[in-house]
Amino acid sequence: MSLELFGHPFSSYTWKPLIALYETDTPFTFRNISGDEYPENEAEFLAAWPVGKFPLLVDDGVPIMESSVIIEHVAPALIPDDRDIAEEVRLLDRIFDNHVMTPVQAIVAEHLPFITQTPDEARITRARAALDKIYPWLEERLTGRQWAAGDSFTLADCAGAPALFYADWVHRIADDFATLKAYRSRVLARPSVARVVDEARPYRKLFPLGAPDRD
Ligand SMILES: N[C@@H](CCC(=O)N[C@@H](CS)C(=O)NCC(=O)O)C(=O)O
Repeated sequence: MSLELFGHPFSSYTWKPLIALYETDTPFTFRNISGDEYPENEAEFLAAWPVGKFPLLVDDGVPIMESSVIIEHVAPALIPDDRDIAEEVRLLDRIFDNHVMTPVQAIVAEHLPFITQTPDEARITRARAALDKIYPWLEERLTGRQWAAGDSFTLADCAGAPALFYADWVHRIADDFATLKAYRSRVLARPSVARVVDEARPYRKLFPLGAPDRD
C-alpha cells in the first residue's frame, strides 16, 4: 500500500482519516490542498475526484472517496469484529456526520463570503434547531461510555472528534450536557486528535465565524 491523503489540515472530514492514520501509526503522504499554496496537489486531487469533496485517499493510484470508507480501508482495526458493536460504531459515525457535521457545515456556509453575502437566517435557525435535537440524544447515548461506541477508540471517535470540536464552536454545547462535554474533552485529549488540532492551528484565521480563544 502506498497511501496519499489529499485534504486540508483545517477540514473536519480530513481530520477523520488523519486521526485513524495517526491512531494506527500507518505511514502515508499528506497532500495539502489548502488555498493557493500547493496548486499541483489541488490539480491532481480534482483530476482524481472531480466532485471536489475532500478528503480523498489514493492507494497505489486507486482513488478512494468518503472519509468513513477511507478509514475502513486504511485502519480496519478501528471497526470491531463484534457485529453488534460494529453496528453501533457505524451508527455513531453516521450520526456525527449527518446530524452534527451537516448542520455545522450549513451554519459555516452561511458565513462564507464566497458562498453568500447575505446569510440565510432561516437556514441557520433550522441548523441550530437540528443541533439542539442531537445534543440531548448524544448525551443519553454516550452515558456510561468512555468512547463513542463503548470501551475502545473506533471509527465513531474519528467522526465524533471533529464533529464536536466544530459543533461547540458554532453552537455551544450547554453545561447541562455534562456527558457530551466530558466526551468532547476526552476525545480532544487523545494524542491522535490533539495532533490534528495542533496541525490545524495556523489555519484558525480561516474560520468564518471567528475561532474562539480555546481548544
Ligand atoms: N461525505 C464526505 C464529506 C466531505 C466534505 O463535505 N468535505 C468538505 C471539507 S470538510 C469539502 O469538501 N468542502 C468543499 C466543498 O464542498 O466544495 C466525506 O465523508 O468525505
